[in-house]
Amino acid sequence: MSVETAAAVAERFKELYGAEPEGVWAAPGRVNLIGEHTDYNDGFVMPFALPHTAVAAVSRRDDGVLRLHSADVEGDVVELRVDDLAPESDKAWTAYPSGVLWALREAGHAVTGADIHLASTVPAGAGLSSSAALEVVVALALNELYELGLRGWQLARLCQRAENVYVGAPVGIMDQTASACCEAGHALFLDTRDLSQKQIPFDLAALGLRLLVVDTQVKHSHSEGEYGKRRAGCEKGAALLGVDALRDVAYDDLDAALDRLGDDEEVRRLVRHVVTEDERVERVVSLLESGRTRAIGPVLTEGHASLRDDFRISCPELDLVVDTALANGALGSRMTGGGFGGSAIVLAEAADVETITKAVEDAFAAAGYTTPRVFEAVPAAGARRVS
Ligand code: GAF
Repeated sequence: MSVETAAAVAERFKELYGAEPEGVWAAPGRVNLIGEHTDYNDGFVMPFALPHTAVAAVSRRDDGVLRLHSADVEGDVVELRVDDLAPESDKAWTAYPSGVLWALREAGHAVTGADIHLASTVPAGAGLSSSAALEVVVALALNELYELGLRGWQLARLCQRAENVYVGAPVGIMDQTASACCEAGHALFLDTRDLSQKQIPFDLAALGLRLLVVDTQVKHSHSEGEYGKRRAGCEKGAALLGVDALRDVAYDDLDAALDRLGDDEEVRRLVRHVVTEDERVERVVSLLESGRTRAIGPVLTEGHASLRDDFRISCPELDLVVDTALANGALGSRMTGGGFGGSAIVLAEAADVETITKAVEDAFAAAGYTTPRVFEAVPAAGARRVS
């Protein structure tokens, strides 16, 4: 994020609230390389941060008032009382920043109010964690201003609680941790059971490779029921198998576990996806660590087949991106994020990027779909103070 952007957000804060902000912070959206719908099963994920960020200019208040404004939403400053914040009372964008303040206070932190102006370049509804970026940037700002001393993973947990309880979306912990903890030039190998992390160098350009994000422009929403249904199905599978979470089903024991699930075909499919997806994350980590980056392509594509056929959360537009990219020389491709729309990723040789992009755009035009938004993703920095 540029210095000019930080200055512009601070300037707008001053216009709105009549004083300079105490600081300006940024938190990125993320793209997930591999490890989908594993985070609420205590499994493995591997996201990296995008250069697109939510930026917040923030000052403390000591009078119990929270004032919120966004450059991305029509409307005036919204004024709330921190004592009145209550779960699921707000269905607007303000639920994300308010939820963070609520979660901090619920956890016993003496946060007495704030003036906040937000501006984000993370595309909304594209499966790139625009909500997590909003939550994390506010959490980081309040953590610093109120000197709470919380670490990145602790802020991620509080933001997840805000989203689960205050917003009412049953999401896992991946997106908030990615936004809070990713590092430039790396993908984050995260164990969502204990939040242990390993930064894996991921410099595709040095290898003549590119990772494209294709935003299908089909909007998704996690508060809608399908995400929750998948999560409930996974929890049912774990209960039937007598484990705490599907993470505890070893890949080598998958066939035996599926046999034990009998004829509950839906739960069998969900379990098979989660257990094989955890194994795919571990395979991608080991390929990257042994310098075999091109070989991750087919693993990504396997992941897509599993999300499409077993987890059943793809859609025609995402499948069209994957099929077209592969038919035009991509090394691998998969949908990324929660599913039912949003974005796909494509791993390709740099020399093939133009052909693949044009082929995907042409295929969308031929199918009568909205033109997709295609951009190259390079692992960027996690949440930070910018001024
Ligand atoms: C969404 C959720 F917010 C994440 O927690 C994760 O479950 C993801 O979907 C699927 O991997 O982004």
